[in-house]
Amino acid sequence: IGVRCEVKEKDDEDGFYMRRCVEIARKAVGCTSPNPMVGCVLVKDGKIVGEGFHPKAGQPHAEVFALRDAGDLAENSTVYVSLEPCNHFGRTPPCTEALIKAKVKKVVVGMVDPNPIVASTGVDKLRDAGIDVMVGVEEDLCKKLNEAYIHQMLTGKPFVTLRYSLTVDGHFSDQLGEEATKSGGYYSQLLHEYDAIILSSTSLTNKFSFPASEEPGANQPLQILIARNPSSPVQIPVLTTEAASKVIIFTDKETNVEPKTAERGIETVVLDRINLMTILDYCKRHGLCSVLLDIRGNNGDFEEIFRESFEQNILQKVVVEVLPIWNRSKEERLPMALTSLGQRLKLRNFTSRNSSES
Ligand code: AOF
Ligand code: ZN
Repeated sequence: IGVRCEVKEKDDEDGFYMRRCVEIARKAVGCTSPNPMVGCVLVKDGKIVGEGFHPKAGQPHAEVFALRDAGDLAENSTVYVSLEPCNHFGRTPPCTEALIKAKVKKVVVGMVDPNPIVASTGVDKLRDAGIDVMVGVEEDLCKKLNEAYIHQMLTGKPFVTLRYSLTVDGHFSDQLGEEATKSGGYYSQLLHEYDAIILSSTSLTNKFSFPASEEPGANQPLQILIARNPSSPVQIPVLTTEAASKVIIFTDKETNVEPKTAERGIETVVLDRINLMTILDYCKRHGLCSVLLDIRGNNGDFEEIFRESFEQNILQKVVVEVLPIWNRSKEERLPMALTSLGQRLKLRNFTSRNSSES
């Protein structure tokens, strides 16, 4: 870490340091699940004297790294932390105790921890120890940082994002934009960020290979492949890339998967009827908090997946890539399930960005 940044607007000091917490927390994007990303900054006499972030579940929390970084300078400092300090013994001891022991003066918290075993007890504990605590600085930013963690803490279900591509004239496409899959591209970033990706075997017809994030030191998602085709065998590509080392296949009794996946060490689940709920339940049981439902092209398979994801209220987010292509074939029009449900859906927090932005 080692950055000692001092440039800031005088009247937005708290916001400035909290944004720095979020910035350093994001160094661990894709690595902390099922834990949240957390960043912590210690400030004394207008200078940052310590910084830390939570790198991975099982490793020390952000506050512990920041306290270690500050050493003796932690005493009487103001602590900025993007998530309420924990107050329980989990895989690691409570951060509240470490902060009290270090004799910090004030703690500024981005958001309260939705984890029911923390939920404001961290704030209460610090206040009881005589430490001044302020809550809710850059709260929206802190919540955005951990949208998947918050969702799964509050609902017990994985955070599901649907992704697909459209041509400018509104047809469905199996393509991704040229920049999307490169390092820094939105698709490469999504793969790095999400714990799992769901793909359908129908994508296997177009020289399919398992997608991999190109981010430096990327954390590749578990690849969940829906293999469904009663009329001809589903061919699984050779697992060569690192990305493909984590694969699970969901199939049904009517489908013949080739070559035999069990012999190749790939976990295969055979269901009576493939459905998203069962797959998401698997994700939940395996601690996968964020799932990318990646739809490539419009074919029979996805008609059903679309319908289920909308009707069962499974989706938290939709990412649509608009490709600079006009007049695709009529076969690729939007699935009926999507057009017929459209009128009932209202999306919140719409944002758009140019493909050249990261
Ligand atoms: C913090 N700072 O950096 C993080 C916190 O099993 P453990 O010990 O890692 O505890 C995990 C829980 O601690 C997690 O569910 C969340 O409530 C909180 N995470 N808290 O004070 C951190 N990562
Ligand atoms: Zn903690």
